[in-house]
Amino acid sequence: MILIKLGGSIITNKQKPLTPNLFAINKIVSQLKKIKEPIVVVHGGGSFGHYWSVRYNMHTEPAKYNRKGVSVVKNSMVELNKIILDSFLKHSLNPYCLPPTNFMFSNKADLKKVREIAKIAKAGLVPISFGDVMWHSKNKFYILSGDRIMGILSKILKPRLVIFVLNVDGIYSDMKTKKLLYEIKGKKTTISEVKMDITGGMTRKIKEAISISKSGTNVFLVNGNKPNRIVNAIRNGKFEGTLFRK
Ligand code: IP8
Repeated sequence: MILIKLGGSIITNKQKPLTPNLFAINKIVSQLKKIKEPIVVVHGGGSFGHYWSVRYNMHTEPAKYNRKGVSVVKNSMVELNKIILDSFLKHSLNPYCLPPTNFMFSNKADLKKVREIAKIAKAGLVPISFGDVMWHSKNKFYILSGDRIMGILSKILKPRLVIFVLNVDGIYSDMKTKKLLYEIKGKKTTISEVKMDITGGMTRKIKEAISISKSGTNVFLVNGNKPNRIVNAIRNGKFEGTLFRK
């Protein structure tokens, strides 16, 4: 099984609130059609969920956030999810909508439910989850990022390969020369060693990628504007991007 995260930066236009990048979505999904293994997909919030969570000052820390804010963020993610689901359906990829409330209780994964996700994928559907605003407890809510979901699902489902689809080629060792780091290897890798010139969003992704690769799965960061690279990695083991080797 292959676990794929479609980053918010590639599936939406981050400069324009509430704008999907339909061109990129359809291009990626039409390539995913070539994959003959079960896949599980998670997508991010981009200019939908992130836009509203910033407006309502909501974070990953559980807190008593503005109630309307909770509804608005949630609605925007359902809206973006519907756009992704429609694209998968249009390309005959049988999406199966899977909000994280289906397999998370508070901030803990429900093991039994997570294990069922693999069975849904093997049955010929594509489970599609997403970063979301979640009920915590005691009137508190929190933002659960898609990257965190990737970590949770990887550790339980042990996919053959984990892929993060971005709108850049991978991790650059130097932003000026755009020199790409092709491989980051070894159990001792720490975030400070690979951080370099990257943004906060990327830092979280790298943290998750290191932790997933340390738990025994190769993690590949790839440019979604060149989605044939996703297929090449899965089918031929040709990694044109950044590979975190297990
Ligand atoms: O884009 C964020 O998910 P991410 C989800 O994977 C929300 O960080 C609701 C902002």
